[in-house]
Amino acid sequence: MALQTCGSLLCRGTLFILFCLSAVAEGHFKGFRRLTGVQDTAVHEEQWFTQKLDHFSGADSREWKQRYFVNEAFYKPGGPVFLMIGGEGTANPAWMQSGTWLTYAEKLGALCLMLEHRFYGKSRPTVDLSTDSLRLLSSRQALADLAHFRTKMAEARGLTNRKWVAFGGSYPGSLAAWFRMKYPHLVHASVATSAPVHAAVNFPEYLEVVWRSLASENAECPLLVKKASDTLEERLKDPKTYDNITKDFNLCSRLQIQTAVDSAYFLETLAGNFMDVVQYNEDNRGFEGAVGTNITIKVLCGVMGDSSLGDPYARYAAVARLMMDTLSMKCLDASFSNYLRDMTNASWDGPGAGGGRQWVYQTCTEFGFYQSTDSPNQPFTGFPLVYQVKQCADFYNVSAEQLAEAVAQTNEYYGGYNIRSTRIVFPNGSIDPWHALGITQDITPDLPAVFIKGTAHCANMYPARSEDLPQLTLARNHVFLLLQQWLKQ
Ligand SMILES: *[C@@H]1O[C@H](CO)[C@@H](O)[C@H](O)[C@H]1NC(C)=O
Ligand SMILES: *[C@@H]1O[C@H](CO)[C@@H](O)[C@H](O)[C@H]1NC(C)=O
Ligand SMILES: *[C@@H]1O[C@H](CO)[C@@H](O)[C@H](O)[C@H]1NC(C)=O
Ligand SMILES: *[C@@H]1O[C@H](CO)[C@@H](O)[C@H](O)[C@H]1NC(C)=O
Ligand SMILES: CC(=O)N[C@H]1CO[C@H](CO)[C@@H](O)[C@@H]1O
Repeated sequence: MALQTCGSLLCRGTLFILFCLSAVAEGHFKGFRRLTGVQDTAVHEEQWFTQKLDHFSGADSREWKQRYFVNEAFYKPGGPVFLMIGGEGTANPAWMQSGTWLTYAEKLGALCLMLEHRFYGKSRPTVDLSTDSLRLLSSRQALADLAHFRTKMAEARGLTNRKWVAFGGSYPGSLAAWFRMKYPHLVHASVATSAPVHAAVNFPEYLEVVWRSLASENAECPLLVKKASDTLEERLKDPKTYDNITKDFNLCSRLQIQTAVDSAYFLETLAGNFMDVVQYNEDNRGFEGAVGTNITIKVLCGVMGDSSLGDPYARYAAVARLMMDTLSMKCLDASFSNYLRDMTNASWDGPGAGGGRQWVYQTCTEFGFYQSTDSPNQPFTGFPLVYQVKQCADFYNVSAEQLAEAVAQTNEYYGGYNIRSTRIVFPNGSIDPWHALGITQDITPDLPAVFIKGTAHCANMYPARSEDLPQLTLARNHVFLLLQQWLKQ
């Protein structure tokens, strides 16, 4: 992985990407070896579906090619069809060979499909990612893509009367729930894992959960993080400290703080180390090529508690260097102007095209989800909501008023927490900060929540391992029993 680009975009995963099933980087799955006992020997070649460009204009007949994958190894005639929904990153074919959904498919004789989300990976409806082109990127267009794909594939393969089940984790988890809600005649049931169904401009609860998740390892840990982050913010006020900070955090170029945005970006980048680790703590993501999965909450809190490294500030810097070493980064690019340059590059070859530019556009025009430091009950400092909202104007010319209106409209359209449907299960993990916007209590017996104590984002979707918590194993089994029961209805 080229490290400079990693520093500016890929490594800042949590800040705009909440993915569960995206390729971490192009090429990671080359040489991928299957980890579970899938008998299928077929390689899951990419295939292409002719899709409508704009589903909401009957006068617009333009088309483009959307990428999808098929695994027929488990299909038994008359069985159901499982559709894995792609999200805000390149769809990773590793999921066609491994993952909990395939163990369900094997037991239930299901045909498995995965559709890449428009504007991500190789599914490119437009020539570029200009703000004009991005108008065609929305969850509503994505759901209409799924509906059209479901209809045409069913016709072509004689699957119209089969029961279709949608799967997704994180943003695609929300899509899985909404697909069932908006197209009940096309989708029989959905598994909506770690799904933030409620849109919110400000999402300060995210960092509150980070506090609690760090505290669950060691009560002192978040306090030490807070101390470090307060010290750092204080030092940023004195330019005489910049040489030391540059060295301590191994920055690619000398720290420059000219505006509040520069400081906010730097502080947010460093907090991102903790946010990423908490969000994915001990998830079995290694199978899809994720690196650094051995850096856990325990490891970070171990460094923060190690007084031999110096004061909490020095330990915070040690965490940053540990993350860089683990991700093989030469240095940390903490410059907002570079980030702005990358995020406004509208080329498919640009540094934001891996998903950053597209996903932040979706947050600015649909969801918000800004993980601000506006709550007092969290360990970080210095990146308030106003800083994040301003990026919508900087990157896409979307104003704060437009953002607020768009988020309200999203909740009006999908209903937020107020879901009226049947046969949707909502697994969530107590460590995962995203559960704060998810369904964590049964709505009805037919809209159950599956709460998994001690697990992180999308844990139940990853392949099982011997070290999994017993409650994680139970959760996977619980979802299976629900599917088995719902497929009989
Ligand atoms: C920079 O670090 C050195 C060595 O730790 C220390 O002696 C010096 O006072 C620091 N400079 C500033 C401006 O804080
Ligand atoms: C994580 O794994 C890498 C590669 O296997 C290893 O070099 C590193 O020391 C490990 N880090 C920790 C904290 O266990
Ligand atoms: C966008 O990024 C690509 C690839 O890095 C680069 O070649 C191109 O010059 C950039 N475009 C602009 C307008 O900066
Ligand atoms: C930004 O948006 C405003 C109002 O929506 C519009 O008048 C203006 O022309 C836009 N600017 C650019 C550069 O697109
Ligand atoms: C159904 C259920 O138990 N949901 C839980 C999900 O997570 C939140 C936060 O940890 C719990 O409060 C809920 O009880």
